[in-house]
Amino acid sequence: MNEKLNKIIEKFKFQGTLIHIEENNQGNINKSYILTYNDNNVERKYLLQKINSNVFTEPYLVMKNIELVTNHIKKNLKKNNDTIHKTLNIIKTLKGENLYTYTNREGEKEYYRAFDYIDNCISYDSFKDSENSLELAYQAGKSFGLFQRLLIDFPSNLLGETIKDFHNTKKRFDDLLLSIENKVTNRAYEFPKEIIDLISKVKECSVIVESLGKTIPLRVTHNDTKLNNILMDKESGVGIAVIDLDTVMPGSSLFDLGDGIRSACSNSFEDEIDRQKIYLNLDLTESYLKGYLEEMGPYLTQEEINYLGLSIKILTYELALRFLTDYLNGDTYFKIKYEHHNRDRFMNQYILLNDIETKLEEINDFIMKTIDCETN
Ligand code: GN1
Ligand code: MG
Repeated sequence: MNEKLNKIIEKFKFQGTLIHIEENNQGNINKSYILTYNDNNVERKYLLQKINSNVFTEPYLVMKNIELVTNHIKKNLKKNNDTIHKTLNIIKTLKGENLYTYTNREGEKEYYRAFDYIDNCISYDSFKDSENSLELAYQAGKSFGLFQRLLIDFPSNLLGETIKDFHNTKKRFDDLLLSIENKVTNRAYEFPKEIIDLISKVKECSVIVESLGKTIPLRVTHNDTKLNNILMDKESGVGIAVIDLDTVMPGSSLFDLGDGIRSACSNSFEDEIDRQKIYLNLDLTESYLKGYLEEMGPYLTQEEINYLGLSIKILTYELALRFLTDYLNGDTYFKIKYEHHNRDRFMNQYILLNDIETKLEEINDFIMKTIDCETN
């Protein structure tokens, strides 16, 4: 493997002498390595990634989107004299390209790309054990809010769709029905009650996708606002950069807000199985919303504001559908660490979903209060 990896590494414009390679297993989709170089006694770090081309079938389109979006963010950060926040910086290949294509022994193409590694930062899978979790949740909301704000003047029609129907909740539901029908595994029998409940919720949970581009504006959105896609300063906790830009596409601000709170404000990791521990933490949710609204509040339309609370439920519902569908299909999409990993992830999101439903009224009240304060 190392011989192959070295061959790939040689194709990029990295500076200095390679001294260390470390695999990073945090993401559920791509494969990542952190490379450390010694450049005239200065340490330089890079992130090398193999794009999962089963998931991202057009890797060149992914990189084109990332190039356009990061250039725009850099320009706006400069315009705002912002020296704190950062974005990904692509390291090109020796040929000046955004990707290196490697053909493996089986004749299949593998796609590699590289970025500067953003150092002195930490990313969290959960805030549940953090002392300053409220401040961190505020920073998380602010980070994704700022990300949307920095792209508000970017024409979304310049971006290609890297995964079609990614947040089409109705389509995700239809995919679940297909997986039940197809019976690749016999696993659907494990969840009769849960499946009936998911069916009963589909109408309400399809409202964002049905209104998108009509009453809900299309914007440039991140679409994968999982907590660990924010890099936070190790010492100050300030959100420095939003990473994992593969799914940046035209979408709804509500996808990012809902998915962000689902991920950052749950009291558990995504695969926690102890039911007692799985619930939405309202204090974290309020802090997150406060940070997000400070950045994006003035730009949201009334229709978007009305759906903010519901978006948390919808995005949790959608991920529950996706984990269950993958489990029924025999685990072909998400990387799993053990046999029933997707089952546990599904149950986790399902329990979270039911808890969120009981808290929506309170969340909506908080949103209205916060928006009123901002506009008065
Ligand atoms: C995947 O790659 P990662 O771990 O940031 C997935 C998200 C899911 C998430 C759930 C391209 O994100 O949509 O919400 O897992 N990304 C893709 O853990 O499918
Ligand atoms: Mg990802």
